[in-house]
Amino acid sequence: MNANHKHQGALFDLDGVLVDTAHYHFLAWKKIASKLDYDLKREDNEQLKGVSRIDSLKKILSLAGKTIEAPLFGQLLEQKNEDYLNAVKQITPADLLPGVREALEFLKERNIKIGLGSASKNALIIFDRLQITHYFKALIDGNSVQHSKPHPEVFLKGAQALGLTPADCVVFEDSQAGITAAKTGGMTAVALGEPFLFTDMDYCYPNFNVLNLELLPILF
Ligand code: B16
Ligand code: MG
Repeated sequence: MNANHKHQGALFDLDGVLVDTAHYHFLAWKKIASKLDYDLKREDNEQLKGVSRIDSLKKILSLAGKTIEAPLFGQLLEQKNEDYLNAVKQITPADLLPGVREALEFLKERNIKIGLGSASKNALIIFDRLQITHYFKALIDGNSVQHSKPHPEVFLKGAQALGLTPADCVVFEDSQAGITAAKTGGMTAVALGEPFLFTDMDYCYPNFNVLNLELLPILF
């Protein structure tokens, strides 16, 4: 574990870490799944967290036991994104998850470089809604990478864009795919959520409120 030194960078996942968009992704995917005669459940949604749009649809098709032709695959991806974008129009700065703004302020005051490492191709739209772009020196999202988490590309590019080594960076993640990506990339990995959902993380906290007090002063 490389957590016993002071880090110079923080890389944040978006969905489930800065804001709870997982709920909107779920509702949009549930509608698509119903067209495939499959009732998508909350438990299924855990497997879609941190997973790219294309891989999410592949996963739903396998859950539904269906195969479809390329044109319909493309149409379903478009439909899902249209529904998702309609839903996230209602996001405001008040939707930042508890303690996130305080964490960003803590890091800013200490001149820690802050970056985004998200699988979402809609990350910048969500950032606009949340009005947090000014905190971030690097924005790496689903448009900037070839490989999905658990591949470490998104975080390696994030560290590089901040001008830091992976070992100098802490990753904040809510998905196992993201924790694996961070550890494979050589970063310190902090999981947000229940400990039983994760393996291999360096730390696990339920939310930023506790983490801000206990962990941030140790890591930065
Ligand atoms: P989009 P993250 C991920 O974001 C979500 O967790 C995942 O559910 C979603 O399918 C993926 O982004 C792609 O999102 O359809 O907006 O491109 O957790 O890596 O910030
Ligand atoms: Mg996430």
